[in-house]
Amino acid sequence: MATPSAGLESISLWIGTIGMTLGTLYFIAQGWSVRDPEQQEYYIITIFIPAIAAASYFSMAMGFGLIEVPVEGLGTLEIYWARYADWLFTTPLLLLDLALLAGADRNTIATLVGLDVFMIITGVVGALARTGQAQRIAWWAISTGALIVLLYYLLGSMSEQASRMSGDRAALFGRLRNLVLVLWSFYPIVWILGTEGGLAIIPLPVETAAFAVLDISAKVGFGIILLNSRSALGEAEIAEPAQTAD
Ligand SMILES: *C/C=C(C)/C=C/C=C(C)/C=C/C1=C(C)CCCC1(C)C
Repeated sequence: MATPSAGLESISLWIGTIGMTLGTLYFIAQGWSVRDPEQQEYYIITIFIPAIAAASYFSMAMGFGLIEVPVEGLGTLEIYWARYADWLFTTPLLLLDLALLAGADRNTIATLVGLDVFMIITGVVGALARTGQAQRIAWWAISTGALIVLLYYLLGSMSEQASRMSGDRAALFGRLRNLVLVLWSFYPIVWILGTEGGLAIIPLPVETAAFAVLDISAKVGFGIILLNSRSALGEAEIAEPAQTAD
């Protein structure tokens, strides 16, 4: 059985486990006294994000989430498959937080979540493909295509819907959207330059550390910004300037 190598790789996985656990506990403590159902919704979603990641990091630190994949022409690659199990659930939850903030309609949410799930699944197929490097890179390209369309939707129709919200809320959406835009763009780069791409420009321990930093920022960092803006979370009313219909 494969186990994480001692040193940076193992340390990164434990930092991931501890960081996600602390994030989960912090969000639970912060949300404990929240009574407004609309605010509670954000807490429920945002607590599950680092909680799922903590379990995934723990499994990887224990060597459970790691397998050896023999790839034609590349030898045996060590692949942390547990990441994808985590991302499959946590990335749609992150998008759901953004969608709630933006007051996005169902079709926009369905499109985003669909693209996101497609991106993670084609990513894991690429990571586990044994038939050679060309196929792995082809799956990477498909997955990255889905990410580009997803980010385009975040910048386009979702931002447009968010702009109809109150100033506070639209501003919070803007900050979180930009955070997602920047952080999520690094994932395909780390993947293709790391073990998964077969290029091995970034050695596995460095890749593991990079993903830990990205994951903690994209989940715990995202959650801290979101949940510390409580004033922006409660008001669902759409700020319609100069319209007092009822
Ligand atoms: C908390 C975890 C987050 C925010 C994970 C985000 C992951 C991605 C945006 C991954 C994207 C990928 C590609 C676009 C191509 C290669 C395979 C992936 C899955 C690494």
